[in-house]
Amino acid sequence: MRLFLINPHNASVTSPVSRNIRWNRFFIAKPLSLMILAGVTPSDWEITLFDENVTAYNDKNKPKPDLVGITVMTPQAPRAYEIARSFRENGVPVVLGGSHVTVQTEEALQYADSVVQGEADIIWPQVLEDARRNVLKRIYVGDPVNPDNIASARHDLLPMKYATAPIQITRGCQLKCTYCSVSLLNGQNRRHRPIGSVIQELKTIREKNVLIVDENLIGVSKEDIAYAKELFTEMIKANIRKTWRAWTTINMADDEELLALAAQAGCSTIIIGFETTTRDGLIEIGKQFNTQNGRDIKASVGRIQKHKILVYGSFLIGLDCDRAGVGRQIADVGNQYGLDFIGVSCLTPYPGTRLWEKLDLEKRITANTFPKDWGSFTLHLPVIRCKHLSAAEIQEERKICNSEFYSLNRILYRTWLAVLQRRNPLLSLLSNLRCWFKFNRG
Ligand code: B12
Repeated sequence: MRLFLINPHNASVTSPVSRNIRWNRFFIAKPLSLMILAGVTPSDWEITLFDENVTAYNDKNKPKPDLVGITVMTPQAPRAYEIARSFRENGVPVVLGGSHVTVQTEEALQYADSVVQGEADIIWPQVLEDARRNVLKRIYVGDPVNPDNIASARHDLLPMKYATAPIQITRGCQLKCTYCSVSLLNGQNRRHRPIGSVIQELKTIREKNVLIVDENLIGVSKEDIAYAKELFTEMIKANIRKTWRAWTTINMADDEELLALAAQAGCSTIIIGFETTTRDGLIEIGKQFNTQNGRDIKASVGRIQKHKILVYGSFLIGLDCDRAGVGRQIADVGNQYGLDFIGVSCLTPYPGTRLWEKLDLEKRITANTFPKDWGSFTLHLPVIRCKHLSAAEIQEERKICNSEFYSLNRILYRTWLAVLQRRNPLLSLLSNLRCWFKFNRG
């Protein structure tokens, strides 16, 4: 039996043109979901993993598999449905899964034979068996998987055309940020994989750079932090020799031992969602966690950087409390905190989130011809009516923020600081240039 697993591209995220540029490998990420599905696929299935961000896909190079599985984040939906339609026209059954179709199941079923909701690690072999027997159900519900059963990904299936390899170590997130889809898919109960299986999987990764995709690698509870310390200790013992990046929360700064272990285990960069510069903003999006107990963010960032770890801050524009000048404010705050680099996105309501419910009720979602408009839910385009800023003004504020933060002077200043503090100056410079390039590319 032949299985064809596809990661659809979205032209406004990764332009097909970029496939041909030399640096594409630094702008794309491996589709971990499909690598995990491949990991639990019985060995009598022949798997082709197809990433549209790497290889152009057209009718000529389209094989004729027995089953097609497509992963769907919201902005991938229009393309995913298009691909699904073309295979089904040729009589090939199509199964869809991922964060978008878990919530928009009825929509997705118009384009596919089956939809898998939630985590598919356990249910996938059952789906394959049903496909083999030609008795696919319309909907499969994948409950949150017991952490002992979270599958290891097949890292051998994709070509070496990526700068970074992904791995997932924990699932679920306790925070209740209004805009985030993660708890819909993975729940609020954090689950940790057995450390032995993580180390084993890390050893199968060929790339030197690793992206740990967990929503929050270190978590917020005592048990989470204890797990993270044990994980880093085992990574050091196993001499993994990888450089890794991960999403965490600012409380990582509160534990010197944790920071020292992370750095020794290969942590080069952490990504923190600061989201907004104001208290009102944090309340609006349910992320007061960032300033809990009167936290001094600049000092916290500094403590992390002392361990030679770079800090990337992500921010949103388009909150109800955002007004003209917010772009410059974010750039200033980013500089004040001493962040090594930042990213500024448009506040975007993904279906099923609390943000979606609120804005939908208030009829403020302006890109609303679905499924076509899902393609605009990329975080780079305004898709809502913001209280005090027009769509054009939101983009202007993002532009101001980026040009302030990534001015040549500022990039050179940050690189010089990184040299003085002996914190990866080359990585700092390259990362700043990468962000600058991404921003200027649009
Ligand atoms: C890594 C990551 C990326 C990477 C790469 C994604 C990739 N292709 O693998 C990059 C940086 C490129 C990226 C980009 C984007 N991302 Co992103 N990303 C993530 C992140 C951090 C991890 C995703 C991951 O690998 N998870 C691990 C895998 C195993 O989980 P999974 O994908 O959910 O897969 C499981 C199930 O969903 C299901 N499943 C998934 N696909 C399929 C397919 C089939 C056939 C079946 C049966 C089952 C199935 O089974 C899997 C195993 O249980 C998540 C947040 C998080 N921590 O989960 C956000 C997340 C997935 N991203 C999100 C968003 C919004 C985006 C962007 C739109 C915006 C952005 N710039 O970040 C772009 C869109 C990219 C595009 N192609 O259009 C949202 C998705 C919301 C939504 N409704 O779709 C998330 C949930 C973040 C959030 N906080 O809300 N992302």
